Amino acid sequence: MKTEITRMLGIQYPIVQGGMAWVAEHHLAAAVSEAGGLGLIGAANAPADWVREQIRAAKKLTDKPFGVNIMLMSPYAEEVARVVAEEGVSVVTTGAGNPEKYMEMWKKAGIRVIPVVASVALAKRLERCGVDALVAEGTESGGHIGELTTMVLVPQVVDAVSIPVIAAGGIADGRGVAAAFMLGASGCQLGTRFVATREAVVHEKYKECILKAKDIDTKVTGRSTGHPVRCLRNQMTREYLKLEAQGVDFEKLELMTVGGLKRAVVDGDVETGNVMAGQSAGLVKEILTCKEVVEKLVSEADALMKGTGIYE
Ligand code: TUI
Repeated sequence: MKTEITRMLGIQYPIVQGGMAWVAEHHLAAAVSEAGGLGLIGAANAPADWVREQIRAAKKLTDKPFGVNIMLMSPYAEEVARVVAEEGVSVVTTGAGNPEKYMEMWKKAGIRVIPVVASVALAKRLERCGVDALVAEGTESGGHIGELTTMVLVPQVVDAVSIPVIAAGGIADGRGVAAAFMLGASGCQLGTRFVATREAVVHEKYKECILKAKDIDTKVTGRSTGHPVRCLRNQMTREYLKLEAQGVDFEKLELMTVGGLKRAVVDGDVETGNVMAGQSAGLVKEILTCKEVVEKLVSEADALMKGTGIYE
């Protein structure tokens, strides 16, 4: 399956693993890259030294290209931006902000830059800054989200720019991959599907929650504070949403989620922790290896798209 994205990144399949906080560490990233996709280390709120160690550890596990996702709201974003340039990673993706101020440094380091966008306006602006491609991420995604659905965002971003677009949000199987291609995408990014893999160093209870999740089991906290985050419903989301509806102020609400993602991912506290996941959790039925996930996505999508001429 050759597309503009596979050619640009030197990967076998146009499948990217999302840069999920606490989940996307070097084991997962290397496993996805070894499977022929693009693995990402999620820098999230981690200090720059941790990111450097993760990059070096991933390089020991794979010779294939992998990337780092930089969460731009992180207090360490600036330092992490320098570390990826120093360590010479192939690809940087960014989320939760505008990466313009780092572009010159990354381009000088020969890095492919692929920001995540949730709107056409930012897509156009970043294209003018010289980014290589974009991830258009719909509100079906887990974690920090925008407002538009994948179905309407992807074709509008595709129409607005002439660089390749990777679709994200709500994709967990070959049907989703094929649909994304029909919308004009040249690749797909999946997060939730890769949490439920053997290689994801994530508490078993977290993985079980994803397997058990039904269509309506995600909730969005923080809509009123301007920090909408999608996760699986539990005691934390019930309490948060109750307080949010009462108009409790932002700082108090934030306190409820501090450290909550780590508690869920590392300690398996899936009741009071923050179990970030996308709406596609309802589509994830079994734990597979990353290689099985990638190969299944590609073969299912290929069967649906045979003869369309959408990729080589
Ligand atoms: O970044 C994400 N998803 C994330 S980051 C994250 S870390 C976190 N941990 C605990 C609590 C809250 C967050 C978890 N999930 N996705 C990429 C993404 N970026 N989605 C939406 C955007 C986005 C939004 C606005 C990108 C740019 C943007 O523009 C703002 C601007 O400055 O123009």
